[in-house]
Amino acid sequence: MKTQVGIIGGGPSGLMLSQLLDLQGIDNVVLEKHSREYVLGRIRAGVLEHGFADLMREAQCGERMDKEGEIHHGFYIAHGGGKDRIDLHGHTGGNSVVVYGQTELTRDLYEAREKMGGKVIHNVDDVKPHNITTDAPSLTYRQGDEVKCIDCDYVIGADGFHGVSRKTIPSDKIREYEKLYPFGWLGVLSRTKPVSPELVYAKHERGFALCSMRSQVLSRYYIQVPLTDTVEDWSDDAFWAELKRRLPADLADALETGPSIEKSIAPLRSFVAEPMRYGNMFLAGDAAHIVPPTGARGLNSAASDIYYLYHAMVDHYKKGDDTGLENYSKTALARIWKAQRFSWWMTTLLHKFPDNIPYDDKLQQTDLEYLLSSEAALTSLAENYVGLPF
Ligand code: FAS
Ligand code: PHB
Repeated sequence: MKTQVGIIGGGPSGLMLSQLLDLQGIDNVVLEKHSREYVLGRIRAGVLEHGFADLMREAQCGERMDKEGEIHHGFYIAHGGGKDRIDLHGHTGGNSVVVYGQTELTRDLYEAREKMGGKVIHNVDDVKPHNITTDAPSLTYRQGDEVKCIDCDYVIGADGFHGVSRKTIPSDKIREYEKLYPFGWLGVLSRTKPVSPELVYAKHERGFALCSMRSQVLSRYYIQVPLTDTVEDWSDDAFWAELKRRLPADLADALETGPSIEKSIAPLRSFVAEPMRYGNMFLAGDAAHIVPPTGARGLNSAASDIYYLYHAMVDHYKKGDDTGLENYSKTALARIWKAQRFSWWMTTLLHKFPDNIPYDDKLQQTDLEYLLSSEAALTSLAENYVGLPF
């Protein structure tokens, strides 16, 4: 098989790029190791920057998001028994975010791919990029006993943190930056009414908590837990009781509890691989970078990578202009590191660090008090949360 762009990974990054390229008549193939149902079974991000929402619309996949997604103009920070509202709309000259689950947007992307006859090949094994430093790269993969080959002009590594693409790059050609956090997030999805109309990020001496949602009948909650905890350590009752302890009394009293329909623990990590290009292979999304979910930047960072790659590929194939491809890594990393900083800052501001000395705890509390007292600090938080320009 021959295509112009070979994409490894059928998550949001790979599917979004595939859809955008196809709309421009640029031929591409997506290789996904799991089934569509498996990919759609993941519960992940919930907040979209306005830039991501615009990209969904440009990809002709925004209809359900616009109908079912919720526009949020602010969120709350709960602390000291009360809560303060962060006015995103007011501090960014009218910008906001869309609350719409990654599962749903991935479903929309899959359906759009299917409607256009897009080539998404599932249940592939042993995907291997070949000759990526030449002008004739290729991808091989196995289905059953058969090994197949796809010749392409470019390879996109959109295969997530544990994918094969980044690991294909020789260790002397890539530099990895990583920071691990001494806690994880225990997340619960429940068919209950969200406790608040807008998200609530809670800073508490027992640990961080987050009240989010997927709709007005589907809530998503998180509590910070030690890395040694397992899902088995947490019954639903234990989760709800701990969440209530970390929320202001009015929210704890109003919290509607119910059976968890999904429960998982995710470790928190900051990670960046540089550069995001090796030969004619480009890394995008979680394949190149990971953030702690505190700032809701994970999926949104993937969106800007895809935006840059999409425009670079269009310029290459339609104008013979390779400036975008040549500058992709530098351009993408400039925005990625700002998302890294913001995610680190939000995480450091709101979580309980078990090894903090008392002085660190005082600095953390002072950082929060300064934020809530300063228009400049609130504007900085808001412009990062709604999404810095692509
Ligand atoms: P993905 O990992 O989503 O997709 C990569 C795809 O490549 C997968 O489908 C995988 O099966 C496939 N693949 C991997 N190796 C392959 C191979 N060798 N061959 C073929 N296919 C291969 N972000 C937020 O903004 N907010 C959140 O709350 C949030 N919560 C998260 C919770 C968890 C547990 C995780 C893991 C991530 C979370 N994220 C969150 C980040 C998440 O949303 C990612 O940013 C997003 O999935 C990135 O999309 P992709 O880059 O497409 O990577
Ligand atoms: C979510 O709804 O899953 C979510 C929302 C905001 C975050 C992290 C996760 O910062």
